[in-house]
Amino acid sequence: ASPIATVAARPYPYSLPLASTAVIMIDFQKDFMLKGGFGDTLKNDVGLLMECVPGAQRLLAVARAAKLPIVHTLEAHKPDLSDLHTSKLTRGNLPEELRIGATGAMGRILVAGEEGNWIIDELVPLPGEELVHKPGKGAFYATGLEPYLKSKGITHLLFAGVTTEVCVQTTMREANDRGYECLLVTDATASYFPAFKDAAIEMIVAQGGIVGWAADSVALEEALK
Ligand code: TIU
Repeated sequence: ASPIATVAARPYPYSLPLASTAVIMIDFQKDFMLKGGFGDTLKNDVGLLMECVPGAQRLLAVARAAKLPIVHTLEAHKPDLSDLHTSKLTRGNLPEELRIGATGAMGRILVAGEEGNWIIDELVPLPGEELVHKPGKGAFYATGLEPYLKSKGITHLLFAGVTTEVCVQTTMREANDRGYECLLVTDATASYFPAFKDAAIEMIVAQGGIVGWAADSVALEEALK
């Protein structure tokens, strides 16, 4: 492959330098994606999220073959919940047993190290890939993500994850404001609300790519061949 690849993308072709591009896999966690997990308990249709697993697997395969750094994020609080704002704990007006830190079917909800907090088998990280535990929706807030990317000289970011309009869009906006050239892999992201996924993609590419670019994993695979 050439040192710069060009992806057929919206709103116009996206050029990525292979030596300074990383992939950010956002919150592909059991508690959001599996039956019996936290998301399911809150009456979300987790099957909608599983639809993006094949695209996310293709992205991972392409990125690993191209030796791009891969970051996996986890929405995860410390066991003592010292990194949990009261606003986040009380939001939703949920009963005690459904709150962050309570014990659910897959362990303590949104707590690091619990079974439900880990990534689904299909997208599990390989040794050497970076893990980022984040207390917020965005992956830059109160994490070591930016220093990590700077240490690797990263300028371009490819995004996948769940959910599109919550943690993925927040992180992509944070990255855009920090100067990163961002592309969302559209078949590697999903929402409990399909209309919100579609709207988030439109918001990203509108106004000449106000937040960045969008392309599917097949277009990315073609570009990196
Ligand atoms: N990862 C992520 O998006 N966390 C959420 O809480 N998303 C919801 O859509 N609820």
